[in-house]
Amino acid sequence: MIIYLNGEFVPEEEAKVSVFDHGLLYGDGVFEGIRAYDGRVFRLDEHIDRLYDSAKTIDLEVPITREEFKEALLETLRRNNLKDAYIRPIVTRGKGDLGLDPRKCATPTVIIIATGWGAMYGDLYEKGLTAITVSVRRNAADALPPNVKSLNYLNNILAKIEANYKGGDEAIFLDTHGNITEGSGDNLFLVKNGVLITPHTLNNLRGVTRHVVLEAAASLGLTVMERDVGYFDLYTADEVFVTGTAAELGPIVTIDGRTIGTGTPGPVTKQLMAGFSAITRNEGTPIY
Ligand code: AKG
Repeated sequence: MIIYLNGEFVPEEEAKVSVFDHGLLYGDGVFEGIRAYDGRVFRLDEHIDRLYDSAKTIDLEVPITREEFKEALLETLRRNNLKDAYIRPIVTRGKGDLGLDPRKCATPTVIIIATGWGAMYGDLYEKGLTAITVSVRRNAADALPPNVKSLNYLNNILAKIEANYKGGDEAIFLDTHGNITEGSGDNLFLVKNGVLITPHTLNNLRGVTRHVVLEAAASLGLTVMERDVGYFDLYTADEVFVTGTAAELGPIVTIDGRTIGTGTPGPVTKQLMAGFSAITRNEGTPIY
């Protein structure tokens, strides 16, 4: 595997960063998850814009321009002969010392990893996932905004650990006010009486796939509501599904032991899965 590291393309074994990099010491940095389908990178501009917005929020200046970043990403795919891929751009604060002060870090570290990675949930796209609402709360928007896709994913990992112990394929977070927010690595949608409902993005990530699903819903003529969602809405929904670059569209059929709808992926979810799949195959930035 060839990795982009600070302007160079190096074999995986040589792609090394300092143990004093604040990305490692403090989770001080940002990242993206991007997919390429059939030789085209899906929503590249949206992902790169979100990466730079995450960086801006944590006062981290990405040392290359957006255009240079996009070209480096495409070249990483070319060097690895990839057409279908999962791409992980990372920007860390860079090498500093053992104090957390970011002013000690002279140059941010830029990494791009690209690898072949198929459907994250395997056969669960047909069977449906089991989800667990977890006791750990989503980071508060006035502490570490979930809109920042930061390298500090401990909040998400704690949720995943809890779901793992409780037998869930995915965790569902509440915020500190009791509103449902998102999954451990994906956004959440509900369908009730034909209306598509999803939480506002103050307490969760502005997902690129979330946005695509909203577009697909509009083209299908579905009514969409962005509003607060509680346990009641979740348990009594006709359909629930998660969306994410890695997860794509994952139907949820059980939450905390309650069967959602008929206990199988519902018709609106299936329509949106097909719509999403068609969109991913019809657009994107050409790699070659
Ligand atoms: C993605 O969906 O690409 C993400 O970055 C979410 C986190 C993950 O599943 O790794």
